[in-house]
Amino acid sequence: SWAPPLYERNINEGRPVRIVCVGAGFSGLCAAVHFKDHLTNFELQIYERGDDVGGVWNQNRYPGVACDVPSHSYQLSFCEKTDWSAYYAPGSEIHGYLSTVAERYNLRQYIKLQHTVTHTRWDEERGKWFVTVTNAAGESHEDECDFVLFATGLLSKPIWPDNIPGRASFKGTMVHSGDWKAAKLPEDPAFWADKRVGVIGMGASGVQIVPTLQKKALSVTNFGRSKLWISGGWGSKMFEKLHKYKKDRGTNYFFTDEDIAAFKSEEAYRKFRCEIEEDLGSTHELSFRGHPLQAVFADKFTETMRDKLARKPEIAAAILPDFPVGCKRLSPGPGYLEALCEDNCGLVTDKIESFTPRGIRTADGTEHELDIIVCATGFDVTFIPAFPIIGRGGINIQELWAKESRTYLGMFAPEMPNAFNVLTTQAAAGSGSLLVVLEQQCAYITKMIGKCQRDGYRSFAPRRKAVDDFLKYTDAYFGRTVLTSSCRSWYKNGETGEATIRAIWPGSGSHAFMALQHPRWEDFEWETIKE
Ligand code: N01
Repeated sequence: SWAPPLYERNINEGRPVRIVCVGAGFSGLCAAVHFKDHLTNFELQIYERGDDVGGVWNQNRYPGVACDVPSHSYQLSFCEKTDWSAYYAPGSEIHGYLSTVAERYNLRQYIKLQHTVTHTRWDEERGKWFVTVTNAAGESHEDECDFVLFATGLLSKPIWPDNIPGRASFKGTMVHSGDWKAAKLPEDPAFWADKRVGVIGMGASGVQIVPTLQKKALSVTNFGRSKLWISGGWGSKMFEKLHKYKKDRGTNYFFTDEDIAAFKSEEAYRKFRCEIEEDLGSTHELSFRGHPLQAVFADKFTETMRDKLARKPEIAAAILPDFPVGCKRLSPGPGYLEALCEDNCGLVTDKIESFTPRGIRTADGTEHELDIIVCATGFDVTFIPAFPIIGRGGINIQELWAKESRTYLGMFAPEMPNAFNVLTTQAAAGSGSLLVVLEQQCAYITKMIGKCQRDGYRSFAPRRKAVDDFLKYTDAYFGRTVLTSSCRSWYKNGETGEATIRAIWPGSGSHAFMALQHPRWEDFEWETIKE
């Protein structure tokens, strides 16, 4: 067959490269679109352990799973959907959206589903990564590539409450919120109808699960060991806007047919999206210590929470925080406080002493008899994938990052040449949609690969000083914010007080957008290809 001679190639076309990406969630799909649009002469292979694209949105099927970022902001800028059914879209709709992205950009050609990466290793001699993969039949092979992307998810490794003894003794059904699908539990409410359910945890997941179960279950007991701010109903234009939308029995806010029709007009859609983004960003200043808005928000949230809990004031007394608004992730919590006030629902704040064959025993000696226990106890944010990543000099990232992840801009580590983290550590912005950061990361990574292709570089890695400076900046930044005040949160990997924060980007979404616009080539060490 005819092929153009070498000199007829596009002058800007670089050397051929092979890229392997681990994960086909938002990050893997977004990166693939960027590569398709901006690189030539590349091969891409994406390995996904799940049975479909979508990452956590494929995996997370717990009752009430939804996004707590407004749907028009929680999507990729190059693939806009206007007919979202709800202000906070249900998980299944987001999963459907990600399938559409895969179809529209013809990405399935790159993806192997039910292929689990079990080992990755950098070969210094050859300047290549070797990725070991196992398929559903248990067969393994090794894939050799120039670049590897870890798009393994920000919150995808469930943490069980292992500090509570007796888990194995429970005779009913026990599931982690993130494992509902993996545990093959039915999504139909008939499954929990007339059952006694315990939900451990009151983070974003617990707050979505409780009101959904409460409607059909015989009883729902929420076990909470902390306090939390629920923002729903007041705080910014965004929450005021919620009242415009039809409410479905207190759990979500659905758009009317007229709203959806209006969003079909480019102008109305843009206006709405801009308002949301402005609103998400506007809460950023709240995160600074001593900001006058802190007291305003705390007063108003207190008033709203007390109002919603008027039927059970003892719950308000138990959960109203003694830490500043924004210390841990704020939850809009539609329907949560209302559900707690229903007769078949309640909050238990006594310490859990143990699991028993029949349920949960708390410190006051009560045995709470339960048929189902949902552990909405969060995720491991050490950002170490479940498989070894062996970098330069045989260093295993599992050991290197055991205490904390050390990166440059959340994407690069000195010991890991030609490797990228996408939307894992130091990526999500505390205010703004994390997908804005994701897109910017994917653009940055595409530029790095393009430069290697065109300019004759075999590998690159960030300078140690660049990493040190970024971490110094990160620590100084968070020290000025309320995120390092007294509460416990996953931002601090489950610790309290002034613990180090490595889980999120040090700044707002807009800050990340600006900071990641142009790669700083001088912050990397480049190694040329040896002739
Ligand atoms: O997890 P969490 P999550 N005994 O870590 C409690 C994203 N997300 O899955 O606060 C008793 O926030 C723990 O108590 P404490 C979103 O970014 C997004 O709810 O540590 N309790 C806490 O109450 C979110 O922020 C969406 O004292 C125990 C809860 O369990 C992030 O995921 C939807 C315990 C864990 O809360 C994490 O949310 C859902 C123990 N041993 C999630 N261990 C979207 O809408 C933990 N707890 C996009």
